[in-house]
Amino acid sequence: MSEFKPLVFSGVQPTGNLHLGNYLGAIRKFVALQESHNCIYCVVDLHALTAQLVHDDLQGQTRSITAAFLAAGIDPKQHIVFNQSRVPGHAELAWIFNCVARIGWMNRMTQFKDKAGKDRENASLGLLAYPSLMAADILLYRATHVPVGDDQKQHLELTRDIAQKFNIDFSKRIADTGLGVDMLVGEERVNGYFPLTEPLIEGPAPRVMSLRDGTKKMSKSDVSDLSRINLTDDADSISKKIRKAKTDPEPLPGDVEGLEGRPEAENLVGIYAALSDTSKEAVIADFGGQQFSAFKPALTELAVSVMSPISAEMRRLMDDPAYIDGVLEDGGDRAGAIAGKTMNDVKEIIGLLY
Ligand code: AQP
Repeated sequence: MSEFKPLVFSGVQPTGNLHLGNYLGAIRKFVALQESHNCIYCVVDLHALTAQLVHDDLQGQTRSITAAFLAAGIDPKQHIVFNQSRVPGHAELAWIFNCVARIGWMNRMTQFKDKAGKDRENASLGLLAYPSLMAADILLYRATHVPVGDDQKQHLELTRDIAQKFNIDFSKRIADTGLGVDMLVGEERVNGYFPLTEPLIEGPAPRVMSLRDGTKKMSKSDVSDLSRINLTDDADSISKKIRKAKTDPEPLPGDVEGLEGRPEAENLVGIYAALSDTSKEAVIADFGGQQFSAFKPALTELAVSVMSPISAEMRRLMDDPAYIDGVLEDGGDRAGAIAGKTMNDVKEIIGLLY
């Protein structure tokens, strides 16, 4: 019996400077997964239009995210790196998924509620349909695994709902065309065209929090630059931001359970663990009982040692936009070939002439 071939897909929006949350929640995992999987990494420029239509330098931002991927260690020859708008299948499949998904599903998305705020009627239709485009990004390649931060968990669940509804609504056509793949859903073997994609969220820092408020996600759009460490920050800025990071007056606890109810302490310990590829337990074993005045300099040294080579390489790559454009063009061609096949299958299943 056939199964879907393991394939990793993920994307990052070109909406501003990447920060430590994007790096630890997503890009660092992208790099690690290259060893074990075929991977497709995408700069999702169409998503960047959903919250804000007009951007000063979308092309530059797209190149900058690509540079970050490459600088962090993604290999664009072994794997695929491209920008979403180059492959028309993303928007085309999203339209089909707009007709599969229900408005109620979209209205329940917390990211939509957060980003639309109080004035929901005035949000773009694209912002509401964002998860449908995200499902199309993933399922256009029939990807089985998606490394993301914890904030994207709900969108991944919705991607599975869309895949499942498509597989059920078109089950007869999928069987008739022979385009389906047998897969295990719970205990049951079923045949479907789209896989039920698994999120890869685990790790010690699945949601990196703001350095100014341990209950808020570290985010590109936070007005305070002190709330985040940008991938492009130099050693002095990293040191200043960690020094000024909010903490409580207690020393670090003697065990991980002691971090409960101490969001800022938990965040800094999680960041240390993720940057050093260990666990919160291991960090507490080393630093438990110590004051933040001792822990923060160690965290700074670690953060600088991990981030500085990446930002230096990013700067070098940004001086060669032709190289970056070449990577995106080559990746777009290879992604387009896979996407074209999926779109033909989808049209065959739905009954569209192509
Ligand atoms: N704070 C975070 N902790 C862990 N992972 C995070 N990600 C984002 N913030 C954190 C993960 O980064 C990947 C790319 O995210 P995106 O391009 O979709 O941007 P975003 O989630 O919209 O990022 P921001 O910073 O939160 O932007 P704004 O402020 O515009 O909303 C995703 O895998 C995401 O989970």
